[in-house]
Amino acid sequence: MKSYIKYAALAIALAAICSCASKNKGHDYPYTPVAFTSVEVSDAFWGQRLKASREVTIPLAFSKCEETGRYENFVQAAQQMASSENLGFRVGGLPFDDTDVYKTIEGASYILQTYPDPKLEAYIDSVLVIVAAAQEPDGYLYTARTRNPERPHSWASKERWGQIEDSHELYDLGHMLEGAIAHYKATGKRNFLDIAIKYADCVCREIGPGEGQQVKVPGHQIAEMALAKLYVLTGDQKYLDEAKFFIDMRGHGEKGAEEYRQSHVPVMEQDEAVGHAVRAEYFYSGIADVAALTGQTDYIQVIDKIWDNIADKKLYLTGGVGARRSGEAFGDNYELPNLTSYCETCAAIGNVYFNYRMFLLHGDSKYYDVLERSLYNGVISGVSLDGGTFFYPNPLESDGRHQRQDWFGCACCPSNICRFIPSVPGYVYAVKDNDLYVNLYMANTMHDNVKNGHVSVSVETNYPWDGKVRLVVNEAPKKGFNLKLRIPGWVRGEVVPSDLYEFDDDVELGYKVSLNGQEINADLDKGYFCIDRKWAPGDVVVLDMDMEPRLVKANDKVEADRGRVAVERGPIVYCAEWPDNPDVKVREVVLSDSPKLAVRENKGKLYGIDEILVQDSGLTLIPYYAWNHRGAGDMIVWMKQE
Ligand code: FUB
Ligand code: ZN
Repeated sequence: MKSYIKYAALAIALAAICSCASKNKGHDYPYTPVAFTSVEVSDAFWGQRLKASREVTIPLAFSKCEETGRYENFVQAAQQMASSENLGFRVGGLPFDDTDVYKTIEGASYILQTYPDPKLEAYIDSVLVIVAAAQEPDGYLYTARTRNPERPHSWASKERWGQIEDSHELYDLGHMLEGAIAHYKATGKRNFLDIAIKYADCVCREIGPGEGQQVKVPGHQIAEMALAKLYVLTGDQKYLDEAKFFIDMRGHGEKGAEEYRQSHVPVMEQDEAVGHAVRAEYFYSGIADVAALTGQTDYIQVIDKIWDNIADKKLYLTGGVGARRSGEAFGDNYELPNLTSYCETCAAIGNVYFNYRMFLLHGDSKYYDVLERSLYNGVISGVSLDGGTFFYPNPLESDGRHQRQDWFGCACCPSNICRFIPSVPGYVYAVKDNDLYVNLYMANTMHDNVKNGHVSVSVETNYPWDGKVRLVVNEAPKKGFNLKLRIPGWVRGEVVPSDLYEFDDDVELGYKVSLNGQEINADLDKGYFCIDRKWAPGDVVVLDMDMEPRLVKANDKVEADRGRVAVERGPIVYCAEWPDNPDVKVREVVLSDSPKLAVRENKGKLYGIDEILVQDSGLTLIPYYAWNHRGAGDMIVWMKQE
């Protein structure tokens, strides 16, 4: 991994000499994530996922962009701009097809930061030549309109920003910025960043509260988060102002009040998660960013309430969100059907984004309890183990009608997987002053700074199959630092940080922490076990968490789960699937009132899993994320109980 270190050093040097200010003024999140580039993963579970992402998912997505004409759209836009006549291009597809290109470049850029690959870099450069050619002289870049301004995509109109709440012009901006910033950080090259800044400047010029500007808001959020990121990168206040404008003006755009777009009431009056789930999760994440960067605390009160609403009433056991197919939307409180659950992969990713930001605002482990649940279940079920097929909805029950596919006409989920999986190492640690937070458990080595100086730790673990985590301090500042280990809700007897689900058995789990072989005790602080001391290189901390399978029941108000139980172990939710249970109809199975659960390691199955045997019913359960790898058929998470 020498090249990784060398490359990380190069990236740091590039960041230092770049013309971008890379510093926001004044306000920021109180907790700072440790960048994924500072976390070298050596983990069996995540290593396999990262490899699949690098070797399969991202190359596949690029080839799909090519094959499905997504590059051709940029070429046509350039040709149309160069012509004095209307070339009559038919603008089909979806008006946000460009974003699949941006999102795949973003994922590939994350890969480049840890796995330098000149061929991949050159390929991206060649794509960016095509993208640049499609940009209108003043920065506007939206091929769904530029390809044929007379007859643009049916969700757009002849004038720019017309039907903006359908046309995705600003959704494209958001993904373009996210991709461009990632690419710039990975390569130090400005060939994508300059395009994206030019488009952002065009938007900031034409849309806003000033004279001659139009008051418009994005039909699909993400520009809020992305503009906040651009502000942090450049230090240019106008990007943060624009992000804030988009948040504050929601509901004042062309479609007016509408739950679907979270514009039903002004932002400050919102207290429930409603409407399209991806839009909603991106919106709440954008509000968190703007709250952190402006210091406007009343925004935080809004998202606190919305977070409570999700955790209390709208969260699937898998960490998925979005109950309804119609409108791809959150349902009513406690409306959590299983067979028809929508749980779009993008929405689960959005739920990670939101909970991550809530942690960075509050430093409470409860946000990571939800994040971890989404990550190990509702997010990674969205991509096959080999990285080559994807789910759009992730239901908690199937009658055989669900099957992962290698792409979709609306490919938001595969391309979101492209950009999300390589970024996972960035969710492991955070720092604040002299505190080092260990939020997720995977084998890795990290380097970063706390206030007192440089720190490096290595973790060995077989999580999520084993609750033992061994952490070795490699380097520590002389004055010491405070190690904060997250003690997950599942080991503390809490399924989720609410009464939406609870454990329904007599099992009591515990955990032990030892320092250099001596057991130590401490009260938890916001869910963290804290060890504040002067560390010596070679100090070893072992966190040993019991990991028995547990039965879970849902709040009685969740009609779909009434009289049913689910099984989980550690962060992993289990399901019964047809291939493991050929003699029963898994959807009809009835568990006894105190089922006997046993764990069986099966290294040869589904890339290595721990199965759970329900001994008194002869049932075999597998991790939910691993279902649908052996053909379509019945699957169930919430099983009937006597
Ligand atoms: O509109 C862009 C994306 O397409 C949304 O986030 C998904 O739900 C799908 O509708
Ligand atoms: Zn999606």
